[in-house]
This record gives sequence, structure tokens and C-alpha cells, in this order.
Amino acid sequence: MRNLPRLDLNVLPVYNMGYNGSGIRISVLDDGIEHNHTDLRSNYDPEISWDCNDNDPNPQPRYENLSKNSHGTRCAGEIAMTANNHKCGVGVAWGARIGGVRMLDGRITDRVEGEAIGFAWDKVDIYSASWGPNDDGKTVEGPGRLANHAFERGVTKGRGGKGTIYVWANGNGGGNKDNCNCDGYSSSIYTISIGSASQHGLFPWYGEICSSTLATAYSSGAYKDQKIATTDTGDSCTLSHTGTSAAAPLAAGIIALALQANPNLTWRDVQHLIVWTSDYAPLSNNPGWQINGVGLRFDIRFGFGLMNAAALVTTALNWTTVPEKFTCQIETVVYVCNPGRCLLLYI
Ligand SMILES: [Ca+2]
Ligand SMILES: [Ca+2]
Ligand SMILES: [Ca+2]
Repeated sequence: MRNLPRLDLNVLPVYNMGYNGSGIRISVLDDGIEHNHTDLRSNYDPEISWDCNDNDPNPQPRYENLSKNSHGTRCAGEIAMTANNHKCGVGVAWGARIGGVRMLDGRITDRVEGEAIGFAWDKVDIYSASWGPNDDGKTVEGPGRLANHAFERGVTKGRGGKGTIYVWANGNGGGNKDNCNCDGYSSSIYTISIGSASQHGLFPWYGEICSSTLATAYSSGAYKDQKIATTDTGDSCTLSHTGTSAAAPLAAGIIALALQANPNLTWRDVQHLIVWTSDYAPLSNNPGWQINGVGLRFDIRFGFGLMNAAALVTTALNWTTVPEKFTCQIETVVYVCNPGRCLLLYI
């Protein structure tokens, strides 16, 4: 393990401060959740769970074979595995309530997305989503009318008006030169777009670049690098959860710790806090970091750096709420010039 950067998201100091996500409700929008899993069942929250694919209240995954449709169960475990029960591991927010919406195991329409993104919006604090448009390097797609409506309702009315938090994986299409700027879910202002870093603090082969990447969490990297340990279907455990799919739920768990510490945080506060407290240092071996206008380091692969739970929670405890979102519109000015004379057009 020599020469490795700091290999954690700095959550242990937060547990010592007494926070474990208790009281926070998180919903994983995915291919289902094995809610009777030994390491999930005590934190499972049926009120915020639903099956959009079969239109019933039970989001249990479909068992065609055990490894298929395990994605949602794996993501849920990272967030809220039970502590000290000799099973699998410990979720980042092991005291939080975890639910799931089964929505990826069928035809994915705007109706399904809108239903999932808005399911139990008056109860859910954080949604975690690790999906998006095809990662083929040639798809430009974003939320449709119903999905957008659900996002907007979440940030304006969710959490008693403070705004629901949407955590989004920024994609695994790096091998196809896919770019998350073309993914309207991860680049939405309403979502917190999370990239990944390998155990060596390097940008993984599957990672996507885009300006909307807000921060980074650890995940798989090159062939021999470690992957993420979590719950798996069939009441089992895995050591091989991979991709940005595995990074975003870690971020969702960290945010749950901050929401418990300071329940007054708005959806915009959470974004600002991540910007100010994420770490450049563990990822500094990657070339390409820039310094932005307020002096923070930023990179289109890692956003503002590796998430730091202790820094996030400590800063959240003494935080002044940022102003509400406002929209600026500027007029585009075009000069049309002929020899000797220019016309000014406002568009
Ligand atoms: Ca079902
Ligand atoms: Ca456990
Ligand atoms: Ca993508």
C-alpha cells in the first residue's frame, strides 16, 4: 500500500461526532433492491419504495440469474449496510433509512422516470441514481417533461421546501469517449454529479469528463485495483461493485451524514458545501487541474476533488444558507457587417 494517497472518504471522524445518517431517508432509483437482505432489512424503508416496472409496492429485483439485477442492491448497501452484524460491511450512512424504486428493469420512458424521480418526494431526503443515456459516445439526451417536472417539484417542495438532494453518477462511457455534458441528468443543475477515482487516486478508464462534475468518490480503476465491497443479491456480499455507479451512492451516504448534522441545509447549500470541502490533494497526481475564479482547484474529471465527509459535516454545522437560485438572461449581440457599415442585432 506504499505510495497510495489517503484511501478513505474521511467518514470515521463523523461517526465519532455521533452522526450515522439517522433520520435521513434515501431512495435508490435502480433495478430493484433486495430489501430482505440480512444487511439491509433493518434499515429498509417500505414507505419510500416502489416498483415502477411491475406497478406494485415491492421493489424486489427479478431473479433471472443471481448476478443480473443486482445493481440496485449493491448501490443500496454502500449507503446503508447495517453495522456490527457480521454481514458484508458497513454503509456510509449506516443509521439512515434506505428505500428503492425499481425502474430500470423494463422499458424506460419519461413516465417511468418521472414517477421514480418523484416517488414519495414528500418523504425522501436524497435520491441516488446511477443511470443515464447510453454511454456510447454519440447520444445526447436529458430528462423529458415528466422527469423535469419531478426534479423541479423535488427542489422546490421536497424536504419541507429546502429541496430534495439528487445524487447522480456521471457515467461509465469514457472508453467510448462519452462526455457527461451530453447527459442531461448528470449535467442538470438539480443533480449532484459524481465522478470516480481509483485506489491510486487516478482517473479510471471508464470515467467521463464534463464541467458539471461536482466531486469524486472512490470506485474501481485498472484491472488489479480494488473494487467496492457491498451487499449483493441472494443475501450475499460482493467485493466487486464497479464504475461511477459505485461512486455516487458513497456520495449520497456522505450527504446523509451532513443532513443529519444540519437539517436546515437546502439543496443549494449541499452543492456549495461539496464545492468548498472536497479535496484536491488525494487526486493531485493527475495533470490538468485548473484554479477557478475564487481560487479553488477544479478538474473536469474530478470536479472540486475527492469528497471529505468530516470536512463536509464540520462545515455544514456552521453554515449560512446561500441565496435561492436565480436565473440571469443575457441578450446575445450579433453584428452583421457589410463593407462600410455594421448593423447590430439583438437575438
Ligand atoms: Ca415487484
Ligand atoms: Ca454489515
Ligand atoms: Ca454518459
